[in-house]
Amino acid sequence: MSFLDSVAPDYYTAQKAVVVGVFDVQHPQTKGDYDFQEIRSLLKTLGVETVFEVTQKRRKLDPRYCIGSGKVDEIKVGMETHEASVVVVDQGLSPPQLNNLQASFNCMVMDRTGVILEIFRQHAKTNQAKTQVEIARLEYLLPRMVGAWTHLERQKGGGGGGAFNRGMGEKQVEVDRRRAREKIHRLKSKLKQFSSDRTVQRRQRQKEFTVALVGYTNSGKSSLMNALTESGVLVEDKLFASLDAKVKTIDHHSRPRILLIDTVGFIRNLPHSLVDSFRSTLEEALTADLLLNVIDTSDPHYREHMEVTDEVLKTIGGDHIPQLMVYNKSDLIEDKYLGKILGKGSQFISANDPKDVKQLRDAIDGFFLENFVSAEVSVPAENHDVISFMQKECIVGEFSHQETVLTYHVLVHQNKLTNLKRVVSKYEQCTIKIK
Ligand SMILES: Nc1nc2c(ncn2[C@@H]2O[C@H](COP(=O)(O)OP(=O)(O)OP(=O)(O)O)[C@@H](O)[C@H]2O)c(=O)[nH]1
Ligand SMILES: [Mg+2]
Repeated sequence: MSFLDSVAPDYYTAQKAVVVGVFDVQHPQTKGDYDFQEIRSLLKTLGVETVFEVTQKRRKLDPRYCIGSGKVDEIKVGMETHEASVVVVDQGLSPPQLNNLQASFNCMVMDRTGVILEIFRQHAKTNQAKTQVEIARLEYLLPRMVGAWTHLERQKGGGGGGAFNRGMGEKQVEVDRRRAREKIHRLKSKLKQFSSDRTVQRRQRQKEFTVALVGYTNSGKSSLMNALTESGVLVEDKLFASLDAKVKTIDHHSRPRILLIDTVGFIRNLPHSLVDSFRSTLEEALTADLLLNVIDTSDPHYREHMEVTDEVLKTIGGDHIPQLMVYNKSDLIEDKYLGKILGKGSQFISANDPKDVKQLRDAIDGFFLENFVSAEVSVPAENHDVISFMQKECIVGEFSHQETVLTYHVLVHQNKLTNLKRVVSKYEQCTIKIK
């Protein structure tokens, strides 16, 4: 077996883990108890049970182990008492830290990035998502291969084989590294192909309004997708249930059609390699006319989740798109005044309540009615200037023609109306009628 071959999906099921929560001393929120809730849910998604929790609070984190030697001993005792087989550190570890800890505990050590990557790997369904995750996984593994091999050798009881085994391991690491780099290169070109296919699909969607659901993982995006489109997208009380962008029509009868896009959830410290490789999936959200920013209001950390969403949107360049804030899971909130406090123009709803879903639907319609103007533009068929402006900047609906004059029904954003009028006014034979 090579370390590049990933473990079977059920490898983690029923494993028991000791989890280390590391307080970030630079961060002001070091007071109080460490919140293990999220890492516990992440591990549960993998099928791993958290059996023992340890916190590490240090002024300066140990560059070799991340945690102090006292804690290492405490973890060893915890592992024995609770028969744990994995140690999970709830933050990113440098490759040497991960390798040193692995050697010290003589078992598998995962950091937060490793856990998230593994969930993504298990949940990726489409070819594109699988390719994206594989790139991220290989990039993560590349600098960590040495430790992985030493660990495997030790597990095989290779201590007696000594230098011979070590030599074999080193050679294998070199081979694996080269294979990994080649594979990353291949997968990246494959990914580019997916992106260009998507651009074509997107162009075909110009006649429609698009709305994208974005937000922290588990906030209820897919539930809202189902409720608004009456479709059967996977909804699970698991983190990262959805990894592929899904597109559905809200209402088949409305013209223009409104398409709803469900996207991958965000999370605190989302590994950079994943943000990068998922950029193409998230690009779907970037072409949207409106973002529904979905928040699980029942989560005590919802404010931090909102910050993460803002950050990711900024990173992928989506912060300029108009947003409708959707404070979801209102049914789980005792404090009924919260809805009033959360600000005008936002929605305080439950995805499980049809009345609320209708209210959200009306708000989406309202957004488009408020921001878009319907117009009828007549133009000679050979006038590419006006036609290409409309195709690029407007939502073009039906058109009719009388001899060589075409009449387009378009929806144009308020901000673009002046520009459209200006292009039309350049040509005597062109007219625009606002409806
Ligand atoms: N009580 C309650 N539960 C909800 C509501 N909306 C969603 N849920 C539950 O929250 C969990 C997560 O919902 P999803 O719709 O899968 O969340 P998501 O944002 O798509 O999650 P990811 O795809 O993992 O990013 C599921 O168990 C849902 O049934 C709500 O308004 N009220
Ligand atoms: Mg989902």
